[in-house]
Amino acid sequence: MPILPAVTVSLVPQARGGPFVLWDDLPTACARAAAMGFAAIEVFPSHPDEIDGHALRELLKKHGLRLAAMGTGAGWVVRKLSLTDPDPHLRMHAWDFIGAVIDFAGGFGAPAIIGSMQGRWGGAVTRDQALAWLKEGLDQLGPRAHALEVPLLFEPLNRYETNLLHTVDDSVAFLSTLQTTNVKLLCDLFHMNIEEADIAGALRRGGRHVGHVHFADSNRRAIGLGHTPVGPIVSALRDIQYGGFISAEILPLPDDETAGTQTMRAFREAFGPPAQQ
Ligand code: LER
Ligand code: MN
Repeated sequence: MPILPAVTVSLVPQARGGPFVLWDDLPTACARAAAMGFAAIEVFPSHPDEIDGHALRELLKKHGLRLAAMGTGAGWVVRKLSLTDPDPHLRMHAWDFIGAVIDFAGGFGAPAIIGSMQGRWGGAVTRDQALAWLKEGLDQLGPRAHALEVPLLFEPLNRYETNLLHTVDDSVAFLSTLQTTNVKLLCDLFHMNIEEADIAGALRRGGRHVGHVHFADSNRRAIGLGHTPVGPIVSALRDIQYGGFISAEILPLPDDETAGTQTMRAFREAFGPPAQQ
């Protein structure tokens, strides 16, 4: 698969202020994503049941777009569900929520993302216990994604959002403890700017485990509007033969149109024109 540009669309009112370029309305979001030159959208729903799958399929077809991935963040933001909750019933609800996203996105050939639903350790829950629950959840959900022939994406987050796994190296080591081999890493350049000593080096070490990229500058604005050097990152992605989406999960600043068009300018400079589908 070539490297293709995607843009985020949030359907979650409670996530307002978060790192999403387009908001609220899939018909408008698809039209704008296509007009800006993106090849795909990455959608963050409150729950996949809120999306009419048939209508989405028609919209994607009409605009020549693909679904890059679907986020599960609303499971945490809206419902406070995580894979490491000490309450077994709530962990089960977290599995169900993520499972519904896997099933919906999988029907479009797209993976689900586990970011903030990984949760954190603390209080009565030790780090080892939380990682054991995370492992149990991923080993349950990875095969469910595999049955739909898509990976499951695990996203290491920065220290202000989780205390479990922050770096590519630690996450790769953790993946090696799983029974499933169907979990890939989502490497978010914003989190990596905070946690990695060398973003390009981490991507190289991540190698075949890198399954998706969030394309964001140091300040979580569009690439080119912060201070992350892009050249070494592009070389690293080429060297590991990354094929997949590079998705703008960024703040809509100074406005959504500028964030989107600047992302596409940076994408073309880095990777050339998006390959024809
Ligand atoms: C999700 O992809 C992410 O990066 C987190 O920071 C939640 O916003
Ligand atoms: Mn991200």
